[in-house]
Amino acid sequence: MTFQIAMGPRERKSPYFNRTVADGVTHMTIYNQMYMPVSYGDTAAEYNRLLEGVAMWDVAAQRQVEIIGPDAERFVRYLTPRDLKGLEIGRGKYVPICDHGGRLLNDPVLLRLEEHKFWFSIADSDMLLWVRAIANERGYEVAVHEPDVSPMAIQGPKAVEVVADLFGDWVRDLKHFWFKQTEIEGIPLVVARSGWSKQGGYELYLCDGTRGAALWDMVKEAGTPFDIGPGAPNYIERVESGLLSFSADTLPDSSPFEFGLGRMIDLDRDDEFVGKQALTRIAEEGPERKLVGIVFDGDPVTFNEHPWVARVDGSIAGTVRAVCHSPRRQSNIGLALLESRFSDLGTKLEFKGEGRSFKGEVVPEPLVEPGTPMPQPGK
Ligand code: THG
Repeated sequence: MTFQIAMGPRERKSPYFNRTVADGVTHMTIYNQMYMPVSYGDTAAEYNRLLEGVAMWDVAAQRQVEIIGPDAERFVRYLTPRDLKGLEIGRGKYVPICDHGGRLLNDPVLLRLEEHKFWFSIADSDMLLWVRAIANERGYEVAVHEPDVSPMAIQGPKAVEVVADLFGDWVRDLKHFWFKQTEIEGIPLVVARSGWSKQGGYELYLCDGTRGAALWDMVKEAGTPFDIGPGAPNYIERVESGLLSFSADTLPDSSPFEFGLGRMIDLDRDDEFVGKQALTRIAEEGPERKLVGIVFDGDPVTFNEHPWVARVDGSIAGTVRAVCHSPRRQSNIGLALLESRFSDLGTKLEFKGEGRSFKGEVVPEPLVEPGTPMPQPGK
């Protein structure tokens, strides 16, 4: 590659930005108009640390959309097709958000902080605009804004030890997606058991952007006995585990049914929500496309810069959205968004990328079962 992406004031810096640079970040992406680390230059070490140790990730770019006011609960219910019954204070939930045509706009984690206060912890799309517009058009009595909140993820099997050392043994009893508001050395934050990996871990939602470096240093120090190191939302592990990456895996007119999110679309609800009619129709007709797991031949691939066109018997069947070489499956793997008629298990695919031709096959997901260990050397 012969160019670099220029930095500038349109893109925001995370409160951890200077610390990630000091720790040797080599690759950043831009997510919600903010720089977000994707690598510190050693893909294998970052993967191994996530699988067998503990890693700390600057995921401040997972911005929050805060909704406060007497209509907050009713409004949040209107925004997502997922039924929120049982969403107690202190609990989070993965909730797709769709437009009136049933198109997936984002796939945030929703946190209920108080009776009348919620956060959508968003993926990479402008939800603040959408949420505010719907609130005002519909006359809900709520205030909508982006608070000064910046998550850091601590992921991997040893994450629990690091977080327990910092906050106490109560964190061991937190259930998946539950959280607690607390503080450490005067830094306000939310400690949640969540994160974008299947290796277990926590997210610390820093609630004071001036204290990013202080929090980073504390986590690093508490993690030293466990060999903590910097990392980032892990591309290989997420393809293996089948975690959805909004706008990498999805198309602008994709419905949630294309990604197996149908179990989060509660069409039987009595109350109205955005996209109900369209989603009901799509559920009846079946989705146009499906995201499937694939394995394919050839020497190990690294990643794809753009989607690769996939063919079945010469006909265009869709696109391969993400590829990598899986250390645990010891094969090239990927996720492909295929027309439903080409998405059956066992379907044979051909595609080109990196100047090479590949032959692949649709296989069951997840590509690697959670809990699968790393292959031991020599085996
Ligand atoms: N944490 C926080 N915010 C986020 C993410 C996160 N915002 C952006 C992005 N990630 C949102 N997307 C996801 C996708 C998947 C999951 C979480 C956020 C996830 N999924 C589990 C799974 O697929 O197995 C569980 C889903 C369920 O059954 O409810 O965890 O990571 N703060």
